[in-house]
Formats: sequence, structure tokens, C-alpha cells
Amino acid sequence: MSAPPATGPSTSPAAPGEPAGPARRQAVDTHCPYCSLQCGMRVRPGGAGAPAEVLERPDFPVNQGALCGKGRTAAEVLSPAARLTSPLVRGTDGVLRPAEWSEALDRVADGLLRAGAAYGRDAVGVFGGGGLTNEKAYALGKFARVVLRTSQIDYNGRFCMASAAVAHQRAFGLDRGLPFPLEDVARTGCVILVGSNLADTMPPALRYLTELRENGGRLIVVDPRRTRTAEQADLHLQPRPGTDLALALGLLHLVVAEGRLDEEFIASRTSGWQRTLPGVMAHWPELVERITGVPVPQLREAVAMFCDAADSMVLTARGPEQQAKGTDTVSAWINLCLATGRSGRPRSGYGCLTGQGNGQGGREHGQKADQLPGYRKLDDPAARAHVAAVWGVGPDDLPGPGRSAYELLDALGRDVRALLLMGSNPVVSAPRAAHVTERLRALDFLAVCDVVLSETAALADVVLPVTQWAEETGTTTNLEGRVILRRRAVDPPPGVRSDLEVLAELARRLGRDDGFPTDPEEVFAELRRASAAGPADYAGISYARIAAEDGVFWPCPAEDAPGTPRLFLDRFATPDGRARFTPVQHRPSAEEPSPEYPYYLTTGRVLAQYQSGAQTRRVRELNAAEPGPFVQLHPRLAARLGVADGELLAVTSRRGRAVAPARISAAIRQDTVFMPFHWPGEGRANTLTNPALDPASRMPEFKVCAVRVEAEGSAASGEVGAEVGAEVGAEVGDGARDDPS
Ligand SMILES: Nc1nc2c(c(=O)[nH]1)N[C@H]1C(S)=C(S)[C@@H](COP(=O)(O)OP(=O)(O)OC[C@H]3O[C@@H](n4cnc5c(=O)[nH]c(N)nc54)[C@H](O)[C@@H]3O)O[C@H]1N2
Ligand SMILES: Nc1nc2c(c(=O)[nH]1)N[C@H]1C(S)=C(S)[C@@H](COP(=O)(O)OP(=O)(O)OC[C@H]3O[C@@H](n4cnc5c(=O)[nH]c(N)nc54)[C@H](O)[C@@H]3O)O[C@H]1N2
Ligand code: SF4
Ligand SMILES: [Mo]
Repeated sequence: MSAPPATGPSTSPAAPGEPAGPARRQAVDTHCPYCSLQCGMRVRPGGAGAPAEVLERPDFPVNQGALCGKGRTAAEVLSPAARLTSPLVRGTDGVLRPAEWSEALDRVADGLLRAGAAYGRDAVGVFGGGGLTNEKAYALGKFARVVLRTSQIDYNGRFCMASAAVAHQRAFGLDRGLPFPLEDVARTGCVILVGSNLADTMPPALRYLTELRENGGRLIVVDPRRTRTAEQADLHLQPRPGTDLALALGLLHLVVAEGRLDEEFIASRTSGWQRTLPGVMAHWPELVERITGVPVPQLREAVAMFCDAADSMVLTARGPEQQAKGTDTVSAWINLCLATGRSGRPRSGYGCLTGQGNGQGGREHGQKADQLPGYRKLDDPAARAHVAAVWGVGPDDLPGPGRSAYELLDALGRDVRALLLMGSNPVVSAPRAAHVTERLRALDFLAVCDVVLSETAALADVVLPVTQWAEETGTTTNLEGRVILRRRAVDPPPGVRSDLEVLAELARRLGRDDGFPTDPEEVFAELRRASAAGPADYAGISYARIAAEDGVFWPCPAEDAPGTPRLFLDRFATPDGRARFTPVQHRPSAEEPSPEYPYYLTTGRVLAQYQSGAQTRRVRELNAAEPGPFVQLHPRLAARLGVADGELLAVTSRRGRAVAPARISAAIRQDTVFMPFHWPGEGRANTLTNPALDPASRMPEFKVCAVRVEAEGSAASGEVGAEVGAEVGAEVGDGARDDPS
């Protein structure tokens, strides 16, 4: 690939066969706004009122031109008709009305200032998002710590990869989703894919699994549903939701029993095995079958496939991670890799498939409650001193660690009285969403920066309309740890400003005239310095290098140093260089089925919608494909309930009640129902979910709770979407936040 200029709209020629006349501005190489695959694409401005177009970009190695329907249609959300183009402020009549930017920004500054003055700095909260670019995530964290001086900042990534992040740190001393590029997946011998429905959640990545199998490799998928991904597998294990920890322990038990340990690797490159072994031996196959529902012969088959291959990998996604024991669950899968020597060498290892566009970078640069840029720890004196020096403040001026995402949302209107929210839609996506909505309403002041009037923005006192992906330049870090450059390809409509401009303007109003540049490359230059010598070291990465090298893998400590596509080949990032086993034990989910709530509810995604749907529900083609919520259930369960396909079902948990049409399918276990979480309203899955938190990662248990399922009409009366009862299994005490050790 040729090296385009470092900044500004760089262009590439028109697609073959396309006229590149002067009337048409040229297409620009950039990346998709949505998931962590960050597919390369080209965007061509429409000109003369015509919409912008998304074109293929075959030269970007990760997706090689392939795009899913969401990426292909992403330009639709750029159109002024789909989005906000004026700030909105809530009038004394309670109605949001258009306002000038100066008035809106004054109102936000005033709202944040007042709460701080009346109740103290920690009464002002900030909630960010893993879809924000590195530059925005960095600036938001700095704004919270330097301007607001609050400890109360966290972000939606806590709902996403937090458990894998802690498990990574525990075992390897470093957290990067995949420690190897995706291309290695095609070249290993066996992949166990745990709770990932990649065929729907990152479709172009499916080709790596297809290639794996074409190369003679085997694929094992672990999912309570026979998804399109599971259909590709040589072996599909279909456990009860919330039992992956027992499953991993059971497989490792068989590894030990069958003499398949890699004793040499354990001795030379790991620590903690002897402490871990008793927990493994306590999970014998028959017990594991009883807990998981996976028959012993399938366990044996999985172990044979995994160990017979010369190289193998375990990849996890949200299935095993979004559990109140997600961290221990991931540790159990890592233990399996370590005990079999499948780590710290090429074509083998454990990886987590991150989720949001900047799910990786978004958790490295300081919008997480316990963190400073470069994946530094906020409670580490050396880290504080380094970052404070870059920010031009004293180390003691930096606040300490704050609350995790759900705990922060739960504290709204109580300890936290004003909130600035950027890049998330928790009314739809947070667990126990009716309660979270109530907490948002209880705030003295809420400001939301968004592209569209999301369900959360609709509750705000001030809404600030911002520019989006193809209208601005910035970096994201994809699931491989590859830092890539999204380039500005089109002009934003009049009336919107970038998140960086918003932060700069607010900082100025709150007494800080400098330190908040609005040019992304300038912000990135500062981020490089702030991250230098930290675990996620970006010091050597520049926009020019990213363009020239198809992205640069961190850590990259100097401009003349190569990036690091493959981690841990010589040593792990722990003090002694050894990977650490973690002793873990299976435990039940926070809520197990009971006579009153006899079924498991699990939740997740569909191909055509993205997250809270704020963006994709505004795209015609995607809505036609997936117009609304549904409840997937097994034909036998449907028969027992007397419902036909498409008839309304009421699903009730201890948090509330949701109603959506039945989608009957033999692909799901008989004891489990599945709901996608993309919609607000009466079919909102998160009305039902349990905010029980993992003690180490503070990740909520999105993937398991207990529900009652009835044909709507026969169901007990109750206000749809409202909280029922006060009984909530949340564990929201002062537990350890993110500390792995
Ligand atoms: N189309 C689409 N793609 C997306 C997104 C989107 O919203 N829509 N979001 C992006 C983001 S942020 C993320 S985090 C990723 C998520 O990507 P995935 O993790 O692939 O998505 P999910 O559908 O949440 O969960 C995956 C699977 O976990 C299974 N599962 C449920 N409970 C359990 C369990 O207890 N154990 C196991 N082993 N599996 C279980 C579900 O049946 C589901 O098929 O997708 C990214 N890509
Ligand atoms: N039941 C259930 N709930 C879940 C999950 C699950 O599996 N089951 N998964 C969880 C996971 S993994 C995730 S990641 C969360 C995601 O859930 P959310 O945090 O709600 O994510 P999005 O819907 O992507 O929200 C992003 C918002 O930011 C806006 N936006 C986009 N780009 C920008 C930008 O550059 N600047 C600003 N200011 N705004 C922008 C979008 O329009 C949108 O309103 O949901 C979690 N919730
Ligand atoms: S797979 Fe993800 S990054 Fe690629 S086009 Fe689809 S949504 Fe965009
Ligand atoms: Mo996510």
C-alpha cells in the first residue's frame, strides 16, 4: 500500500470502472464505525446533496475488502436526516428545544460546576464508550481528572471485555485482546471458540476459521445455541449458560488424567501449577457433565482435538465473559492453554475477541475508573507522576480510582449528581435497565454527546450533536492490538462539532484554556508521550507510520522500533517472565432457575443490528432484516407454553417484565431462552438482566439470569419494562475493582 499523507483527507483512486471525474470527490481510505474488526473501507463523498458511499478497500489485510451489511450501509447514518444537527437544551416546560452551541455549552459547564460546588468533585461523573477513538478516550479521561478532578469516570467497556482484561493481566501481566494477528488463527491446528458468534458479530473474520478448516485444522464451538458459527464447527459443545468455568476445568482434568500435560512448558515458563491442580482434580468428567450438560464423550473428543493438534488456541468472547464469574472463567481457559503448553509460542495461545470499534484502545488510555493512559494504573505512584508531568499538574492533584460502570450508574442521583456521557446508550444497554433509567432521571443534570437522539440522549438536559467516524480523523486499536487510522472522508453537516471541540470548549469554560487541542493528531502526539514506557506503549506510533504499515501493533516504544504483532514469544509480561496459573473453582451463577423462574435467559446480538441500535436502527436495510426484539426458544418449550412462532411471549425476571414475539428454533437448549438486546421499549432484554457483578472485573452478568416465560395474556399483570419487586441480586459493595492480584 502506498503511503498517503499523514493527515487530512488522503485519497485513493476511484474503484475500477468508476469514473473519477472532477465532479466527484475521490474516495478516502478509512475504517468502519462499528465493531472491533475495524474493517478497512473507502468512503466517497456524495456531493450536491447525494449521500456518501461506502466502497471496498481490498488492500487492508484484516478484511481484504469484505464488509458485513452494517459496514456496507454505515454511510446512511451520516445523512443529516438520520441524526442531530443542532444542540438541544431542555426548557422550563421540560421539552428539548434546539439551541445555539454557546448556550448549550454554557448550560453544560454550569450544570457540572454546580453539582461539584454543592456536593464535591466526586458528585460529577463521566461515562465514556469503547467506540470512541483513542484520541477522544484519552481527552475524556484527562478532562475528568484534570478539569473536573473527579474520580467518577468509567465506560461501557466494563460491560464488554473487563473480565478477559483482568484474567489477561493475572496470567500474562498484560492485557491485549489477541496476542497474535488474526492471520495466525488460520494457521493453527485447533481453535476452541467459546461464546462467540463471530459469523454474526464479525462476519468477515469467519474466513479465518474457514481457512483453518481448509488447512486441516479443527474448530470447536462452545455455545448454548447452535449459531451460524457453531454450524461451522467440527464439534459443538452446548452447555447450560453460566457453566463454562466447570467446562474448562473438566477439559483440563481430562488433560491431566490422560497424561497430556506439557510438563516442560509448565516447569520452564509458568508459575502456580501446583496450587491450581487440586481445583482441577475436583472437577471430574461426570461431575462436569452434570453441571454443564455436556456429555463426557464430547469432553473427551474436545480434549483429543485440542491436544492432538501441534498448535491450538482458545478464543473467548462475551458468552463466558459476561458472567459474575467471568474473570475466573477466562482464567480457567487460560489455565488449559498453559497446562498444554499452548501459549507463548507462534500459532498457539489464548485470545479474547474484543467487541467495540475501539474496545481495545478505549480501555488503554484512561476512561476506565482505575486507569491512566498507556494502561497505567491510577494507584501506582510512578504512573501518576509520569502522567501528571505530561498533563502539567501535580501527582497529588490526580484523583484516585472511582466506581465501575454499573456502580456509577447505580449511584446517579445519589452520590453522583451530574453526568457527562459520551458514546454510550445505557437506557438500552445497561443491565437492570429500568432501574438505570430511573437513576438517570434522578440526576440534577445530564449532558449527552451523541450523533443521534439516542434513548439516553432523550433524557438529557443538554444534548450536544457531534461529528462521527467518516467526518473526523482519529485512531482506533482493533482486536489484534493493531492501531489503525480512521480518516476524515466527508465534511460534517453544519451545526455539529467534534467531541474534542466539545471537551476543549467545556475545559475553557471551566477554567482550563490549554491542554485540550482539537486537532486529533496533536492529541495523539500527547497520548504517545503519556503512554510512553507504559504497558500499552504507543510512543513510536505516528499517523504516517500507521498509513505506511497497515496499522502498527502496540507496544511500539520508538519510531525506529517495529510494532509487536506477537506477544510473549520469549517471556510473559510478569515480573519473572513466567505466565501465572490461577487456581479457580466452579460456582453457580448469581441466579439459577427456581420454581418461580424456571428458565435461563441469555442475551446477545443479531447480525443486522449493532449494540443499543442507536445507529443501526436508523438504517433502512438493517431494520428490514431485523425489525424488532424477539425471544428465541426451543420447539418443545414453545409447545409446553402453547405458543406458535410469532406470538407474543412475556418474559419475567426478578427485575422486570418484557414482551416480544416468539422465534421458535431447535438451535437453542430447551431450558434456555435468548433475547437480543438491541431495542428499547417493551421488548428490551435489559429490563430483565441481572446486574450481579464479577468481584474482580465488575462485569455484570448479562449472559445468565432466571426467568419465567409465558404466552402474553396468560402472564401475570404488571407494568411492562417496570421493576417488579425489590429483590435484586446485585453485588455492589466496595469490592476490589480491577486488581488482578
Ligand atoms: N452484529 C453485531 N456485531 C457486533 C456487535 C453487535 O451489537 N451486533 N457488537 C460488537 C461488540 S461490542 C461485541 S462485545 C461483540 C460480541 O460478540 P459475541 O460475543 O460473538 O456476541 P454475543 O451475541 O453477545 O455472544 C456470543 C454468544 O454467546 C452465547 N452465550 C450465551 N450465554 C453463554 C454462556 O453462558 N456460555 C457460552 N459459552 N456462550 C454463551 C450466545 O448464545 C451467543 O451466540 O460483537 C461485536 N460485533
Ligand atoms: N443484555 C445485554 N446487554 C449488553 C450486552 C449483552 O451482550 N447483553 N453487551 C454489552 C456490551 S459488550 C456493550 S459493548 C454495550 C454497548 O452498549 P452501548 O454502550 O449502549 O453502545 P452503543 O449502542 O454502541 O452506544 C454508543 C452511542 O454512542 C453514539 N456514538 C457513536 N459514535 C460516537 C462518537 O464518536 N462520539 C459520541 N459522542 N457518540 C458516539 C452512538 O450513536 C450511540 O448512541 O452493551 C452491553 N449490553
Ligand atoms: S465486521 Fe465489524 S468492522 Fe467489519 S464491516 Fe461489519 S461491523 Fe464493520
Ligand atoms: Mo461489547
